[in-house]
Amino acid sequence: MTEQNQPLPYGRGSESGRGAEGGTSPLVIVLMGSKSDWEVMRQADETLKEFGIPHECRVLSAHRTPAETAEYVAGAEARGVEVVIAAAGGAAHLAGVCAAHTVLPVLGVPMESASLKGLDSLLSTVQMPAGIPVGTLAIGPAGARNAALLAVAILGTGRPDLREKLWQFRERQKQKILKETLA
Ligand code: AIR
Repeated sequence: MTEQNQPLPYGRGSESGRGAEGGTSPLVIVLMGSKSDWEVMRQADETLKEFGIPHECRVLSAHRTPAETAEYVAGAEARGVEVVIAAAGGAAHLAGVCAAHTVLPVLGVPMESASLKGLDSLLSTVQMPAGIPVGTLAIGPAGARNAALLAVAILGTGRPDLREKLWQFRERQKQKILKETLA
């Protein structure tokens, strides 16, 4: 994690692993419905750190903290946030509620659930009514990682150096696979 108030290449504020503090300006916010989602969603946090993206991670629930969720997301654009990642499980309405309160791109990550293995979360997140879009990723860890990579790609549309970092990431990934040996 970068020290607070150290300027980073892609934002006006500081990178933060879990909750930017006073005066920082994240480019991405990573919300999750419960702390029980953190083990999976830390992959989004780690990926954003890898790319040096100022971000903050927070627990907010569409059902347990509805007013606070609305207020936080409604204020995101004014803080300089450019992408919202929202993860929830079960009756996973967090991403949809976020999308209702902002015109920033919202990426939904369905969490795997105990009873229905995340199919409930997936359908709750993906089946948005026309007019309020949520870009929905895969269930669980792949979705968490890809949400962060997609956020980087969205930020990269106006930042050539960030796009270059994505190409370098792809190249490293390719080389790793090409080097695989099977015993
Ligand atoms: N959740 C929390 N508020 C609304 C929803 N849908 C989700 C969380 C978590 C699941 O409920 O995102 O995936 C279980 O939460 P907990 O706190 O009971 O472990």
